[in-house]
Amino acid sequence: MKKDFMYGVSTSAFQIEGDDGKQGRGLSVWDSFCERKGTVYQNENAKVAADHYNRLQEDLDLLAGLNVNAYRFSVSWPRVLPEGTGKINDKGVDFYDRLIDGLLQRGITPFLTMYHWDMPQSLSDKGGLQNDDFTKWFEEYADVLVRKYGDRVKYYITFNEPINVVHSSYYSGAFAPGYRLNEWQTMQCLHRMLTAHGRARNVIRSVPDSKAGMAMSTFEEYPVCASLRGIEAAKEKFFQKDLASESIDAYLDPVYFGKYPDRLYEKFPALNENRYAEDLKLIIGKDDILCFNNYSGTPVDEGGKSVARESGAPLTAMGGVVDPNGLYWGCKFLAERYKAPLYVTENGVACNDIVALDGKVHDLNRVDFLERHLVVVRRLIDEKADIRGYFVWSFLDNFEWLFGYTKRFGLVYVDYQTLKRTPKDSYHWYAEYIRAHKK
Ligand code: IFM
Repeated sequence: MKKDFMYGVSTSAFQIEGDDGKQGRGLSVWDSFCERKGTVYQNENAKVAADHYNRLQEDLDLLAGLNVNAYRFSVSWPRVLPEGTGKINDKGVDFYDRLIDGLLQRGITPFLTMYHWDMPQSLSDKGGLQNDDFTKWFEEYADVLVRKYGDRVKYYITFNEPINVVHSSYYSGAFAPGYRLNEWQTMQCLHRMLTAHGRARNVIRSVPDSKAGMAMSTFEEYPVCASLRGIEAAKEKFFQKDLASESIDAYLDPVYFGKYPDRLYEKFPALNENRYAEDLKLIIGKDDILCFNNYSGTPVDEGGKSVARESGAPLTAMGGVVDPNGLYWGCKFLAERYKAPLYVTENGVACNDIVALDGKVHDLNRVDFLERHLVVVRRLIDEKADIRGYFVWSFLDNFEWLFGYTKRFGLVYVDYQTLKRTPKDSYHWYAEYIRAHKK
């Protein structure tokens, strides 16, 4: 591992911060989504979440105890700009100032995500990604963040999991704000998101040494048989899905190669219009960092078909399979195609954790999961992959979107009645792992 390899943990604003309504934060689409009966498990919401906003000092000390040298967090857009544009909420700016300073004082590098799904409601009311102005709104927001924090923050992720930002929020409707648009309308949302990314990347790069990228997710297809045919079949499945909004290449090819994959120009002839070509000049720019969020893998055969799991395959509390092959091949495929420095910005597991009678949380399944995935990271590095960081999802137990508080991903257990934090066995294991491996 290189000396500056980042060992970190990840969180997102909406999932941990909480909001008592008195700090000047505007509403986000997820606040409104939670209000829709029957959307989130037991109609739960994130008004308290892990109360991170009020427990910042305690959480910073817990981060220091983990020995991490990097922390990935997201800024809540409506906390900083309650209406999405225009007036700035000083209390919100101050909160992230204290977070960033607290990290730096503890020797922890801040890794800032600008958009982790909590779009200001007021911008969504104007159509959100359906409105051409979205690209300017996002640029203004990025500019505020870079002006306020650019002297201390050098790593930026513009969008977390673009497939969820576009597909789940505007096509399938599973995530807030729950639109169900047609394929072409969704493609236009994708295009606006990429244009916004290009504009924000220019803002970020206006500060020397700053790095910009997006955090990608997918279904992580990998070959069951690592023959040439098997690898090619899995690779094709990994990058291309039937729907553009679910295809990784539809998001990354424009950024790295300056054009959409050929099949999309055939499918959507309007994409050939000059205005899209003009925007692509802004979108191309080879991001400085390529971030990958991984949780599982999908084995496929030489014909590209999914292969059934063996009976009794190990499942996580989310129902996914524990399968580090997804991380291995996903990193390989991304590195080969885009040739960018890679960061694993999310990897982790939900377990049915309990506080045992001895007052501790013995989450051995999570320790095992992390160890298996860190073995993969080390293997990739041994094979000369340019992989520069690994972040566990998540630091704290938190609000897991549609599942409310039922899924626990944290290295730190949060009692949602008392908000007491209990570092789990995996917290101590990771702290020791980092101590032993950090150069
Ligand atoms: O909690 C989410 C996170 O917000 C985005 N990536 C996946 C995580 C676990 O489902």
